[in-house]
Amino acid sequence: MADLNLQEIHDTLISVAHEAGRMILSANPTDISTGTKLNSADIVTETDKAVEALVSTRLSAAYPTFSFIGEETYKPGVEVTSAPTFIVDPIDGTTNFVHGFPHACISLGFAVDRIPTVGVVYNPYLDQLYTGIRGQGAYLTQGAVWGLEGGKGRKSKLPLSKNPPPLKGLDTSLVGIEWGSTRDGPNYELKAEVFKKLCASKETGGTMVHSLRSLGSAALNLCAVAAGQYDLYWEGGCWAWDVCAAWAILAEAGGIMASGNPGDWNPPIDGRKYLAVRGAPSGQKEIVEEFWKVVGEGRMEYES
Ligand code: LIP
Repeated sequence: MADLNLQEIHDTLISVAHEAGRMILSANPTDISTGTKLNSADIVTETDKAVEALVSTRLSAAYPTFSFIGEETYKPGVEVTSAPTFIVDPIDGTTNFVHGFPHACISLGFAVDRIPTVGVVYNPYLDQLYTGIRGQGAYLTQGAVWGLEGGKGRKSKLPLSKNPPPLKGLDTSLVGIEWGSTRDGPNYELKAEVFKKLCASKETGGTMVHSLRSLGSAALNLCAVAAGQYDLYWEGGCWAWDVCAAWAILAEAGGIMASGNPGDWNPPIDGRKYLAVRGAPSGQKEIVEEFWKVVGEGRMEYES
């Protein structure tokens, strides 16, 4: 790690993210060539593949010795090793991209020893760039490509609030969730049950959270936690490329990542079950334990 120039890697990832962003914006939603993977809700487009090819070409030219894992070229069985590895989702939020809903991003993560170390998440529709380097803080830069603030954009440290309030419990929380693309089986049943319990009134045995939200992109959901806009985000089924970049950002914003299944405070990067909590002066551990009680005896199980 000592001989890695994390700042240079971060700067390279930003320049690749901006280039990929131009590519995404130039795709006309009505002409997007769409295919499916596991089922009709698991969508891939020609743009996903083209953006990944661009990102992989740029990164392998700049860092030929580093490993690369990308959503569209991933082969089952490939593992995240301890080697320096770029972990990339060319378009996270593909469903939003296809529908023209402006919440999709390029998610460019860099892990060392399987720890998310540099993260760049860029939503080209809103010109919002989330960045983080391990040990050096996390930031949101808005409007740099649009030319705001003399072309530098408006850069804010994350979390956005200088004094984030304590976490007081689920009943005062805004919680990010996703349905995912698998719509049957035990994982789906458990998710639906947990969503219902989170929302339900206390009189009926629920926790009555303020509300649930789905941005349709794991990376953007995690960035919302890093920003302090969501209090928590719970998901099962997404992959290392959905979370690596934003996890590096979340950790630098004072957030924590526990497992989506009860009991594990140090989930692996490729564990596919995650519970993220925003930075706060107190209450992080308590709110994770409260959430795990809602999950109860249930366990999400996903193949890696
Ligand atoms: C998607 C995630 C989303 C999750 C989906 C899928 P994609 O990634 O970000 O949050 O619920 O299962 O993994 O397919 O848009 O890259």
